[in-house]
Amino acid sequence: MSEITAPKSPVTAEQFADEIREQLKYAQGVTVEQATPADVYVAAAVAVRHHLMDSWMQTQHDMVNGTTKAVGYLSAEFLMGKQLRNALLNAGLTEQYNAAIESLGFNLQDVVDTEYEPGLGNGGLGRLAACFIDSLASLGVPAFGYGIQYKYGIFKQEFDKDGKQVETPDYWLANEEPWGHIDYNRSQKVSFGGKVVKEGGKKVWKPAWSVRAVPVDYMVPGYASGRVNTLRLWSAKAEDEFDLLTFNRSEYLSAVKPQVKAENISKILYPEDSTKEGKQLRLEQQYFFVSASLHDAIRVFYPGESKPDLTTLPDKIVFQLNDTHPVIGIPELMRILIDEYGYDWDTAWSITNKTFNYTCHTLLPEALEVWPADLIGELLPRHLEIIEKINEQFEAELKAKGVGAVTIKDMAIYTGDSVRMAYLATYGGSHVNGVAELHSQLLKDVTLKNFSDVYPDKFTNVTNGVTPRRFIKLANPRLSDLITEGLGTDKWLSDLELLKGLEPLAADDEFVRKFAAVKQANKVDFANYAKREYGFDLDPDTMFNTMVKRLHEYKRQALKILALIARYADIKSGKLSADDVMPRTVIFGAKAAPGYYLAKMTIQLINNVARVVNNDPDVKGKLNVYFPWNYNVRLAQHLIPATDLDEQISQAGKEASGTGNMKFALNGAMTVGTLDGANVEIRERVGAENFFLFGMTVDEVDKLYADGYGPRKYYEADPRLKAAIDMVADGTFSNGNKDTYAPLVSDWLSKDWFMTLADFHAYTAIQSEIEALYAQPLEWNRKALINVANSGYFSSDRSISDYLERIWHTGPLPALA
Ligand code: GPU
Repeated sequence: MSEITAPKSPVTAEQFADEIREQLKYAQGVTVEQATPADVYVAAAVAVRHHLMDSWMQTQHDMVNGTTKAVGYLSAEFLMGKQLRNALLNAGLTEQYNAAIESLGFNLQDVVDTEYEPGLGNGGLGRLAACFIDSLASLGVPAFGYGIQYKYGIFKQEFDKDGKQVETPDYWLANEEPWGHIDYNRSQKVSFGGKVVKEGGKKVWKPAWSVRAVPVDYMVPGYASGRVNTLRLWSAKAEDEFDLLTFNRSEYLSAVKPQVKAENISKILYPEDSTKEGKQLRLEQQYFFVSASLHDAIRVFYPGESKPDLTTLPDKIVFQLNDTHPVIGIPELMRILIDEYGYDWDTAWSITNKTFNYTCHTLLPEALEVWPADLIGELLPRHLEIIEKINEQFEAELKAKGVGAVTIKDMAIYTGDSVRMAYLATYGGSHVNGVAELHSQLLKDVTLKNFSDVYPDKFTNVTNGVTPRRFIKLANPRLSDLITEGLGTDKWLSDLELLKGLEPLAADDEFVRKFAAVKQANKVDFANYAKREYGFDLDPDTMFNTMVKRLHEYKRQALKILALIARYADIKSGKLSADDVMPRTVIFGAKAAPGYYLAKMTIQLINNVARVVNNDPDVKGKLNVYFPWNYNVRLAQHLIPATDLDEQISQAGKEASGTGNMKFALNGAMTVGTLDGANVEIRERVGAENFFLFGMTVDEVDKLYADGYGPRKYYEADPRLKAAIDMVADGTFSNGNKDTYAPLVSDWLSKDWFMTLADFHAYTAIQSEIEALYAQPLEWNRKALINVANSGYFSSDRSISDYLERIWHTGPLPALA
């Protein structure tokens, strides 16, 4: 018998059905007979929220009145995914919901399907934030997620008839949104612009305009913890609508302009991932949510106090800066402490320094935000002064430590014309962490080397993780049941290292066959899903080979597509006899930033390779390529459990961590990957013999750059590579038009910054190893199972435990009575 520990609310299915009926009638004004699945979804969501309310209040009470320090996770992105199933799971209401919905005469899936996914993030960074707040609540740690409720999330991706990406707005708030509670009574005023004047020997900021930050609260229920935290997303509203009344009629329209400008702040998520442009609106967004959040924390932790003792702030809450986006919080807290509460500089600095920590998520120089000083000066003049002063103090400190003048200049936070946010964060907070061991090492050795030399103790690592509730239990119920069967308990859902207990079962052929059957059933499900949603015809009897992530040159979708073209050419030319070909279905998912030219061209190429390959009778049944558009959390939850082989093929030293790699390993896919990001740790844990490693290492990459990299050499030396690139150039994938991909081809041959061509040979060479193993299903699945068994470390619960121990120095609230 399996030991089931999953929480179950005492509410019965009948009660739950009654609550839905009541909500439909008294709030939504429809009878059960009139209700659509979308109505029932809203009513069910409200009912779940009601069931979480007591725990939510209790958690807040215990947080504010107890002595456990809380965590404030400041993030410009929270990529939450759909909420209903997750909330039901964590609240222990899944069975009651299922029974209630059926008793009301509705189909479970129809209701769930009406939920619209909020896309308030670009990719890995935003999804990590969502996993982290799930884990914080599940571990019982009091926490706030603080961010922005964008009116438009990440764009919806479509493909036009030429296979080009087309972006359309994601107006998610046009749908009823039952999860967020808008709390107009707890808003904050956030000001911008103007100037700083001296009044009575004190600096006083006289802003030019203000907006009202209104919190929208989302409950974040923990799994099996009885705790419910808060995700507080700020929405911008005009500050003072009544001012309009003082204008006469002729000025009315121009008087409305500031209100419109105010509400623009939270209107749209910037769709760039890992490349940041210094746009004024973006800085407005950053300051807007950070200023509101800091004031909110003071309100929450010092209720009703007009003269709070803010020297205790670092004992009440610790803020984590999720990348550089919220780093303006450092000068903002200084300003609040000095200007609003009258603290002296040194006291304010000591509080600020203890309160903030910074997570860096990149190794790409262009992803480290640098703001033009005049932009900051115009928008936040007082902050620019504070930043200058921080920089002076910093330089003096470096000098006192004996750091040389040249290095001091290199390390400047404020250069005179720009402000380097990563440096400000590193100096201004207590700890800096990277998101995988290799990444943290490279931060110390390269990106932030000077800082690590002077402040070695600040630097630490916390390897990323993913929540097993959403990415195993909800996404892959079959595998979840098998794991519970294998382990004899479902405790793994809150202690993922228990998966280790599956390892002996890898020697049990019968269990491995069950594991293989789970994968096969998931593939059939995905094929049906892809048919329904996209009209694709996937053959579940072929290998499902997936590459899903943002489209970026460093991630090297180009490597995958070139290898695929080479294989296509081999089959077509007869070099590879049809009998020798392991049939594959290659699945891509990726959005490109709208202004990222080469990335968008790569999307177009993939779509056209898919068109040509899928329509060529010569390769029928051997090779198929699909590119489901609009990759999002929902698609990830369907596709990951159905994948046999996952691609993690970034150039070594470029992917900070990756989190998709963890989701795939936990769902029983094998990985083909480079020694980059968290791949290194995955391979270490699952065993080198259970991971398809290829490609250059970081050192080899560095050496090649140093020696002078010329991609053409590789093109000339490898006939298969040459043929593949020539086919892109000669119009094979553009109806004969040789210009279509010319910029891409020219980049490959003359620049190829991420060394796709240099790794091509190694990447194609490992394919035969992959196929030899896939030809032995039992052995393949044995290895895939070993991947699952050894990936428990990649739970975001473990990441959060590491943050608690290494950075936040806090823990769970006292156990509930
Ligand atoms: N990442 Br910087 C993003 O998703 N967006 C960004 O703007 C930056 C980083 C990703 C990293 O590319 C990925 O390697 C990592 O796993 C993820 O953040 C979470 O740490």
